[in-house]
Amino acid sequence: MNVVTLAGGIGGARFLRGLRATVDPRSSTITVIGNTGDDLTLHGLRVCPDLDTVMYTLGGGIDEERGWGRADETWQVKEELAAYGVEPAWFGLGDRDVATHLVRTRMLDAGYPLSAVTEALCVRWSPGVRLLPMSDDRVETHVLVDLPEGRRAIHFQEWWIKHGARLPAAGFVPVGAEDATPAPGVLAAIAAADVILVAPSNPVVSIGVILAVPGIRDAIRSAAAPVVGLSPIVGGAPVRGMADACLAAIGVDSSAAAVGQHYGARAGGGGGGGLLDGWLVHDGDADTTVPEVRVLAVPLLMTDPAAAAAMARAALDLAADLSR
Ligand code: FO1
Repeated sequence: MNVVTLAGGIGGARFLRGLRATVDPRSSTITVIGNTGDDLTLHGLRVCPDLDTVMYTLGGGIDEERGWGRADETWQVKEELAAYGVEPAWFGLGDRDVATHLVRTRMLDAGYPLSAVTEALCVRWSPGVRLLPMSDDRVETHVLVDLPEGRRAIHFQEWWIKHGARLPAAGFVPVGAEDATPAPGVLAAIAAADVILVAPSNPVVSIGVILAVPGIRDAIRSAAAPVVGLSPIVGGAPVRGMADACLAAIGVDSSAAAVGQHYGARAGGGGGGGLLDGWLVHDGDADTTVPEVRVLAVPLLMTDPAAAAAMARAALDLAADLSR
């Protein structure tokens, strides 16, 4: 069984760990289409937070408590940069993590595309999935905010980390998306998929940015495989992160129903451009309905890897049901 999953950072990575535990690697493959809109260049180094979060989480190198960056991390480089008064000082640049950025940057500088770099980094981490960036082209999500000096676009990471997503966002712009093309293997994986899953990642700045790459949304809509999403919103709030701040900025309520409707139904043709055939919501949101989408209520709190595996199992079972 070929499973393709759209995923962002922490929530997506934890879900993927459960998915990997659920499928039989002898007869199944998992291809992850990862968000690269969070990427930034920092002190001359190219940082790919969501790709690294998936790679570290599935490779056993993640710091479980933070959900990002390396376990057993130290911060000497960050402290030394701060001692020089070098900006930005707000980004958590770990010493072990710097090695990943150094390898990535030298390969990019040598002319390798991000997909080849990611594949090379995964040789060390053996994540047990094929991790594809959504595109080899540069796409960087910027957030429109109103500052005293007027409306400005700041990098997503500055908004997310420096400002803690507390600056009201007037909108999100995946800069470069319109000129980007899907990375090698992305469209082929979608076309060959037996199941397509939308991980419980941030619907706006993770899933939404992946879908902003021309060709990906249409490929999913015309795929033979059933498309099943998992709600990142449980009981009206995101399980972690600030998806609610992102959803508010685009006028979508923080509810499983609203996010399901935001993704839309693939059925019913129409200009809706919807993706979903099935939508998993948390037990407590069992009254959720999404027109023309099969909704299933299951426990969606990834309290531990076993819970994530159960969620993945439920998503695959719903997909099998939808295929009948
Ligand atoms: N998230 C934070 O909240 N603070 C940080 O200092 C931080 C540093 C960081 C470094 C490397 C990396 O791969 C991820 C990092 N993240 C940090 C998470 C990052 O902001 C992700 O983009 C978000 O978690 C959204 O997926």
